[in-house]
Amino acid sequence: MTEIISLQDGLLADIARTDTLDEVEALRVGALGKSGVVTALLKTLGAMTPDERKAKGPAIHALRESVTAALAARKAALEQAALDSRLASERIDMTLPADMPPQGSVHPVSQVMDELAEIFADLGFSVATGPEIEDDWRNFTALNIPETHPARAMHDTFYFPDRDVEGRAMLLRTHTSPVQVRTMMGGEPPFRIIAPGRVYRSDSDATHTPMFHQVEGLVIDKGIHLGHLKWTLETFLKAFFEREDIVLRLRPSYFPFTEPSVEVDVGYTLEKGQRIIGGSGDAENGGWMEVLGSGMVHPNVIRNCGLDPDEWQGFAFGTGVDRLAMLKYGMNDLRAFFDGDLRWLRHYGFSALDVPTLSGGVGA
Ligand code: 2NM
Repeated sequence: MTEIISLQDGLLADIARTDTLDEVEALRVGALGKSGVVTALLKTLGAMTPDERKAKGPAIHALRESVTAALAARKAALEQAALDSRLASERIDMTLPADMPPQGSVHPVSQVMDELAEIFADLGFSVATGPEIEDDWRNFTALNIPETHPARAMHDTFYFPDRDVEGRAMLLRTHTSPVQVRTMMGGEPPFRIIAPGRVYRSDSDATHTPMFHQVEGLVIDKGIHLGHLKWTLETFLKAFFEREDIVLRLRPSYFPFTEPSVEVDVGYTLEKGQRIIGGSGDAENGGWMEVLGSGMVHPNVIRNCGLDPDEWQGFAFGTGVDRLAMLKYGMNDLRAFFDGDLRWLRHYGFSALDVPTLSGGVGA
């Protein structure tokens, strides 16, 4: 019995003296391993008489329990000490000044949206926003888009499985036009707004992503005509592309929500094979690139939004912000917008300190 007690005292003292996990493991093997001293004692139980076993058994089992517990406790203590010292040595003081300047930048799409807000603010427009989850009345019906229009098909629109409390189908907005609907229904004309934001279409390939960014604009006032539309878009495009020599071409088009509808192309020329802004054409003759869709707001839309079309008229326009960013910066791959690659930002000259201001040139 005293043998067992002194073995136990010795082992516990050895365990307490260990400084490393390796030492703990060596002691474990020496005591509890296949040929360990405690294991050997446990094996003697089988050969004992019942009386002997009754006398020594509890002490041997207690020995194994206490050694096992002491090893586990020592192991945990050493691991905790290792973690504490690692945490202490790897501590970072977040209040110290950075030894590296910020590496990222505001995303080019966000920068373009900021520039649009700046340019249009100068023309008296405010920025309007609305929810990305809309109902089919605001997204389609109010905009004079017939029930049978292909854009309503499951193919293009992400629908939710349930309807809202008014029984309207819910969807991810396919354009920002429901913001214009909300604006017309929720306030008193005149209106001059732009609506930038995310829109969703069930479309995905190298040039289409299921989420993209749009900006649409709306002017509602008395006596508004196509001349106001042309001047506004020309003034906007000159500011955006930072060129005075911009020429516009208005081509007849069709949208359910505008009548007449016009597609707006920007004319460009190329100097000595130089690529100025995107588009098709050749170096000698330049060419036209399509930048905006627009038109005079359809009387049905004005009426659907609670206004009298004999009293109020207006124009509206829309375009893709991602597309505008690509044209302005000469970018060719839409997918890079989602990569968050610092080299890509640097390649196109974006810096952490960029902010759009009209005084500094919006694209500076
Ligand atoms: C476009 C093209 C033409 C447009 C129309 C409206 C509204 F709400 F006033 F009817 N908002 N946006 C519009 C018109 C959008 O995007 C290519």
